[in-house]
Amino acid sequence: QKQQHEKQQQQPSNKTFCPKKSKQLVGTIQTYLDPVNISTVESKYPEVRKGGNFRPKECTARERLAVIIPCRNRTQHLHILLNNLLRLLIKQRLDFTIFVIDQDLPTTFNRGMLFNVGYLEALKRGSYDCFIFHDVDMIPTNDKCLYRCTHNPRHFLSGVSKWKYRLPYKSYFGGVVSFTRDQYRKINGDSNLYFGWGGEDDDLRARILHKGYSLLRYPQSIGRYDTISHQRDSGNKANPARFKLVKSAKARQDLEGLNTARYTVTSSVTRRLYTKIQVYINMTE
Ligand code: UD2
Repeated sequence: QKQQHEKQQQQPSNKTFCPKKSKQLVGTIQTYLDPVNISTVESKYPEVRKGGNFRPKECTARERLAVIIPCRNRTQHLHILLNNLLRLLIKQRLDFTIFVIDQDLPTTFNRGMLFNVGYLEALKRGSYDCFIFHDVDMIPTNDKCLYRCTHNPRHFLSGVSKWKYRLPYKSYFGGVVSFTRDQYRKINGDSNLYFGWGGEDDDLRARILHKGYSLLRYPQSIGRYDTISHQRDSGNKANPARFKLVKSAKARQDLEGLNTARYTVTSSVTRRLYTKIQVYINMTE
């Protein structure tokens, strides 16, 4: 499997690097938040290859990007996100693959563990340099919001429509975040212990700062996102243990995370616009 991905990924040597900021970028872009059929989205992006893989033809991309999207019971949102996001990624002339990580029911949702799974499984399939962890309901509204990695982890959101284009609190680190392969490994990824809603994003932030990184965030005009409104999901109740867990984030950092993620891949499918990895997470392990 990896060989096949690698073959697709071999870079031609006689091309110049793609520009850091493509000339095609205009700033504010229209968002499309209405439900859409996947076949409509597929026909819009014939240049995306099976598995959700794209590479510019005229230049060599500066890095290989894996976009990791946790998604359970949110297929409609996934189609809306792809309908918006693919256009932006292609315009930015990025070499990318879309990975959708789904968690088997009926276990309680664990967003942090799904990020670890996404990172580990993507690296089994290709040599990715940059990882963007992307909630399925966050839609970028500015194409100058570059989906790239930098010397420090980045929070992409500066304002979200559901919070009147503000953030719920200053240190919020949820929604869309980026890490280089090394950065995510050095912080030992996400915690695996947060089952249910809340806390894992604060834990991730604590891990980043504890390892000496600073946090970057796009300015107001660039990091503006629209959200798709939705009800609270079943199987993702607020986690009452979250406050206690966040307090011990630094002490646990090296003991649990990427190095202890235990899960079973129950299926892996290459769809036209994404690679879908289904996992079972045993809550008692
Ligand atoms: C909240 C919290 C955040 C974090 C997160 C996940 C705030 C401001 N943010 O954001 O702290 O804990 O919840 O727990 O309070 N998803 C699925 N299926 C599910 C549940 C979640 O696919 O059944 C995925 C999906 O990509 C979604 C993401 O997880 O966008 C976050 O879930 P959410 O939209 O319910 O979380 P949200 O924005 O209320």
